[in-house]
Formats: sequence, structure tokens, C-alpha cells
Amino acid sequence: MNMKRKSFLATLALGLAATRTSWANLPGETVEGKFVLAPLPYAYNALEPYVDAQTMEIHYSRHHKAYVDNLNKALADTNVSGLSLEDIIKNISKYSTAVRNNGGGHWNHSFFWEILSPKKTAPSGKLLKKINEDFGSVDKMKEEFNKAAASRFGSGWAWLILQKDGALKVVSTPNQDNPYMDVAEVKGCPILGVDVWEHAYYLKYQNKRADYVNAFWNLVNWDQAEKNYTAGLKKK
Ligand code: MN3
Repeated sequence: MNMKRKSFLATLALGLAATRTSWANLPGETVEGKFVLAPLPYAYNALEPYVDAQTMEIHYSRHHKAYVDNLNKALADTNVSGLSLEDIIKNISKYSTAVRNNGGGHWNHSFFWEILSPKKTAPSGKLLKKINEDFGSVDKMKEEFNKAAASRFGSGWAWLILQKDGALKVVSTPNQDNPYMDVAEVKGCPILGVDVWEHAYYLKYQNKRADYVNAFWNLVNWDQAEKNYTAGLKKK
């Protein structure tokens, strides 16, 4: 693809991202009953130097795309239709392992792209107040989150979630599970999340997962986190 077309597509993606409502809580738009890969809300190189362009391109256009394709394949043999991805995720114990892995993969990555941003933001508003109440400070919350990300053995995710009782909590999930799933050890509404599969960081950070998670904090879209928190409050 030539650069002109590439930058046109990046602009188009940015335009779409700006006009559509967030899919952090509504991921998995469907077209004719098939789940589709939504455009990345920024260019592959937008998160440099914290996440390199090659990692982003492979992560989005191959890994995320494969989750979407394989989810559609796995659902083709079932009589599920007209359900949102969220409906499926919340009752994931009723589905096959392929739906769990790929449905989770699709939801998690859709959430992840939105919680990252090239634009510098800071915690504020109701979420900041709640983090201070529940953890003591943003730094204390980050410490717990980093620990959860570092200690997740093998592949998985670390999350900041809003629990049903109204408390924030840091948790981690294996593979492509997430805290929305009925199988999750601790359930809640995700506010922040980081992908700690090696494919998310290995090209740039190799085995230094902690460095990657530290870099992640430079990219967090706190405006989106606030939206996730507000949406979570309405849901409980
Ligand atoms: Mn991933």
C-alpha cells in the first residue's frame, strides 16, 4: 500500500473514530450477522515510542482480525444470531472453547484499542475520586495493576474493574477471558485493561513485560476510562 493511501485510510479511521460512539462497552458491531473488525482509532505508528508500529500492525491486522474471523467460524455452527457480543460474553460458559477464546479476543482487543491514545490525558472527575478512595492514590492503583500484569503466568490480561458492590478492584484473567464473563473468578465492568500476551510487546520489549506495562501508562486514555466508569455505574 502506498503512503498516500495509507495516510488516507488513517485519516478515514480517525474520522470514523471521532463520529461513532465508543465501542468499549458496545464492541462487536455486526454486518449481516457477522462480527466485523472496526477500524483502529489511530495510525499504527501513533503510539510510538511506547508501542512500535510493527507490533500495532501485526496485533490489529493479524491477531485481532483472526479472533473476529474465528469467532464467526465458531458461531456458524450454532443457532446463535442477533445476539450482541456482550450477550455472548456474559453467558460464555454456555459456548464452545472456540467461542470463548475468539469472542473474548474480539471483545478484549476492541476495548484495548479504545483505552490507548496518542493524546496525553490524566485521571480526573469521578473516576479519580473513586481511585483515591479505594486505593489511596493513582500511584497505589498503578502499583497493584502492574503487579497483576507481571504475575499473570503465561498469556492474559490485567484489569481495573468496577464490581457490583461499587468498589474498584485490580484483577487479571488468563488467555482471552475477561471480567464480564460468567466464568471469571472476580466479575465486574472493565475500566482499564492491558494485554500481556507476548504478541503485544515482544518485538520491542522482548521478555521485559514490566517495561511494557510501565510504558502503557503513557498511553492510557483516561477520558475513555472515565466513560467506562460512568457506563459501569449505570449497569450495576
Ligand atoms: Mn493481543
